[in-house]
Amino acid sequence: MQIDRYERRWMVLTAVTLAVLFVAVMGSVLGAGIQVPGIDGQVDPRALASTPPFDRPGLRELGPGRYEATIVAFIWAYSPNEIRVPAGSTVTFTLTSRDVVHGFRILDTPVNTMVIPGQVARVTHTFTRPDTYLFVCHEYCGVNHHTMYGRIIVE
Ligand SMILES: [Cu+2]
Repeated sequence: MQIDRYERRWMVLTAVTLAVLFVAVMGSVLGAGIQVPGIDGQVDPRALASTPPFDRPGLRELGPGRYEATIVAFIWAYSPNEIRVPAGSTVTFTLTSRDVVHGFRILDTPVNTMVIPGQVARVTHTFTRPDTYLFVCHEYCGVNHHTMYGRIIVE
């Protein structure tokens, strides 16, 4: 089969571009610790009040310096919307939505996930320095979307 010289160059350029992008994605996943959250379970959004752990949203200590924060998102707030942990804590956030698609992004951290009704999202982050971290909804969810936020106080 005869391949035109210019066509061959474009094929090589395309293959090199794909290889560079693959290396960049793997570098961000393995090197920078960026997690792509998947479905971490299914839940009935109408039965959250009787479904553990969403029947008792809040912070639970799992062990020394390890916490689980169960958060329910709904229009236009999070429950709870304030979490306090000591510096150095590793917090696993377990989230779901009661109504529509929301987001969960903790500013100044790589934590960023969608919060979808019927699905459980789980992301983990270690807070090394004391500060107040804002978390916000980044999926437009209605007229008061801009008021949907909370804070993590790392003491
Ligand atoms: Cu929202």
